[in-house]
Amino acid sequence: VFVLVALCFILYSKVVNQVDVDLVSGRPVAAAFRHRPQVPVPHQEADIDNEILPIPPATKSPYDLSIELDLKKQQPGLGDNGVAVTLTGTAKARGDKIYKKIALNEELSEQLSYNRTVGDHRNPLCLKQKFDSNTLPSASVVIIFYNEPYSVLVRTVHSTLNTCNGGVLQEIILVDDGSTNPELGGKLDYYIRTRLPKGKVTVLRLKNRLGLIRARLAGARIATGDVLIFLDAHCEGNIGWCEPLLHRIKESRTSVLVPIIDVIDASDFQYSTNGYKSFQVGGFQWSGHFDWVNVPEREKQRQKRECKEEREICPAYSPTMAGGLFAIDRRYFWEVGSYDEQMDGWGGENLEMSFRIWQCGGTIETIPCSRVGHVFRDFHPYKFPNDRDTHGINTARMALVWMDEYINIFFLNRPDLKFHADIGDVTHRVMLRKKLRCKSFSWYLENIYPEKFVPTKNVIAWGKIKAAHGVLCFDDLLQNNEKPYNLGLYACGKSLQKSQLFSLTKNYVLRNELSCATVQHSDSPPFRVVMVPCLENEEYNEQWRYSDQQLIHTRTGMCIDIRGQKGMDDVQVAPCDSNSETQRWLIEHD
Ligand code: LR7
Ligand code: MN
Repeated sequence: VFVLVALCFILYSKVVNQVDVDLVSGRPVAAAFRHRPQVPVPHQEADIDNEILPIPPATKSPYDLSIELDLKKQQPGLGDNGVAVTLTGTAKARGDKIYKKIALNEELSEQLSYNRTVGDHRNPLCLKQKFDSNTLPSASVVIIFYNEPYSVLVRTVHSTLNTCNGGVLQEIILVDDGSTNPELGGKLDYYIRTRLPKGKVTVLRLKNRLGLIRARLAGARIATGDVLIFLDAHCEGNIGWCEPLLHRIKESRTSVLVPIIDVIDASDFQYSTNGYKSFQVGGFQWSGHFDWVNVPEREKQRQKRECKEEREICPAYSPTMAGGLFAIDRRYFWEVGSYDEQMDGWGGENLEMSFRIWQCGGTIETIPCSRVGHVFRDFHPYKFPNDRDTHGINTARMALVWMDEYINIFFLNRPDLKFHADIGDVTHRVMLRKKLRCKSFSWYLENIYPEKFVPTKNVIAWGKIKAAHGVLCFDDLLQNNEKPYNLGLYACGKSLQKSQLFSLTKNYVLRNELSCATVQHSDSPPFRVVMVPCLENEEYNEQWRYSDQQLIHTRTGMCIDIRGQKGMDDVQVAPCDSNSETQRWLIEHD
């Protein structure tokens, strides 16, 4: 305001020629000095009258100082092209320290330019696609944040301005979900006002922390673009990542799109990819967690039929999405039920939206020519509201509305949630499902995700596998299912529990959700039973028969026998002996 007033005053005084002003400060010069004889100064005095000099404000905002310091700290070119950066000396020590606290190297982030590039990792076929931004729908990019490191958030905004340009970007809406970090307040506002293109970036401040679901809803409510694009607050886009999303939505307005999500390392900020030919799509686990899976063979065939020689960059149907980075037609977002606004904190909204979109007639697609990097952190740098398991509670809400009878498998995996007091009422979401005439979960499994193993379907037997002569059951001993591990034995739980849930399928595969039983190759005993990640085509896994209570391994012809066992994770096969008590197994469920 002061600058404006001063400017008006200068102009006014020039016109009426009554008052002199100090050319540096813009202040009126006191009468006593006005007619003081001028002492010639070394610079070109004559020019000063005609030149319109920029008039700096009388006092700088303290934010200016802080922002200038931030910019001084940045090293031009550092981390460009998304290469890894290693700090040394005291900076490294500072980086390591803050990393331990927030799972992100904020020290390094502060040294990287806001405008660093991450390289072009697209499939070369993408370069042939040309989009006319005049005919594409416009985008509102909604970025929600709760106490994100300032420099990381600002870089996300710069990156969006730099890579989602070409006239399609209507606005960026930042939603502050009640952050308490002061840097994200006035300084961020000031930065946006003074350093970014006018009118492009808005900050919506929520008075209290509402959780990421309601924060996204708040952002979506004020958005005006044709398409909503949601981003986490720690993303950097590849060149031209917006246009392919907008183009696809123009073709198909009920398609909900995700870019390929690349990895930005939280400690060295390296941008890395799986190469441009391979990417994964979204799956889920019966415990209600999102996971990544390879594009199923069935889907690769569909892409080939649909896109022919361009199949590598063909939109890939994705059974679910990760949740943080996606594009959706703004009106369709509301039509199809936006979000369950009773979901708190973090988690669960991604599978809810995924199942809802598919069951209610939309599609979820990965668009290979759109790539965005996301900083993956080892742990959450924030607490959940009231220390509750909001992921679990939200997921239970999702399951009650969308999973029909399959909710039993979910509760089998999450018995803790079955009678949880905080789940609340979901009637309005059930009504939404009715109103939209959405299809069943079994339709979803059969048509959208037939590769997903259902422990109770197409099986000869399922449940716990119990040693007939004792109290021990097969158990995964909570092993990581991405790597092979030894099958274990453990005291049978009173009720069936996730670690003891096994199935013998109609394809004669002995398995749990992700791993299939094999026998270790060896010339002499022990012939250990090892669980390995199941092959996509179930028939290719090793086979087992169940007869007269014996579990017989087809390739070796041997039977699972408890006798040779030493230790919990040492289940073995031995030559079959129909009289042996230690080879009898019961497969049972309630
Ligand atoms: O209370 C909160 N309020 C918020 O505004 C908690 C978080 N947030 C913000 C936060 O600042 C961030 O910008 O919400 C965003 C997501 O939080 P993250 O980055 O801590 O979550 P995440 O990346 O670990 O989690 C993934 O799953 C979440 C489930 O609720 C959300 O859908 C995230 O958006 C999602 N992230 C992605 O999909 C990025 C790809 C990663 C994967 C897999
Ligand atoms: Mn994230």
